[in-house]
Amino acid sequence: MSKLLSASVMCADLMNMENSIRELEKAGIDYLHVDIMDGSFVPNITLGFDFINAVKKITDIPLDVHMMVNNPTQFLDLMNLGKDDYLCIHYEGDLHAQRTLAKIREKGCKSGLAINPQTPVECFEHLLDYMDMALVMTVSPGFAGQKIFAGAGDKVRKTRAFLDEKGFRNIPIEVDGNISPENGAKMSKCGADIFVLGTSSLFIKDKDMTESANAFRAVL
Ligand code: S6P
Ligand code: MG
Repeated sequence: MSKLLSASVMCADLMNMENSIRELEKAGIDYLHVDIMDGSFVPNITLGFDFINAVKKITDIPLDVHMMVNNPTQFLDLMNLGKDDYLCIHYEGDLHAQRTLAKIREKGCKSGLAINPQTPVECFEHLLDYMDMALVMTVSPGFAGQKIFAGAGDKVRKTRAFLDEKGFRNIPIEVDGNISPENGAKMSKCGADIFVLGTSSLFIKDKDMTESANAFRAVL
């Protein structure tokens, strides 16, 4: 599977979002990772649905929406997403994840299921037929600038083995949280395919995003 970069736009300069998106286009970034929070599933609130719809109007980079919310079904109709966009929900935030994942596909986009550090990889088991991506959180979600959890590499390795054993080699694994070039290289060896790049690798003051993206690609 090819290795892909997803830029976490909550880490961009919020007062200069359009410029940042143009820089990300120049850098050849594969996805824009948009974090949606509800102040309940995680103790923070960042970007919202109107932001998503506004971004869709100004760029062709596909979105990778990460919903850190309880009961995500209530929000699905608020987003105008296309066939190349991912819409990812959390296992822990939805008692009816199977139905929601199916609805995401019916909506015409790709479905993703995310799990927190303490959630075992086996929880993917009965949902694999409804998933286009597995998001393995490498930090406890809610904030940028945190430290990767001990055992993240083992968990990614275990997830890859689990998906392969169940016959789902085609489901990519995304990693999110403290993905520095060093951690990215480790996660890549463990089987990660999509890398969420935030303050640890791409959004660094006075550093050119194209250079940072190329430096990251070089270690994968
Ligand atoms: C928050 C969110 C993440 C962060 C990203 C930031 O948990 O889901 O997507 O925006 O992890 O990157 P970094 O390098 O600051 O951890
Ligand atoms: Mg995220």
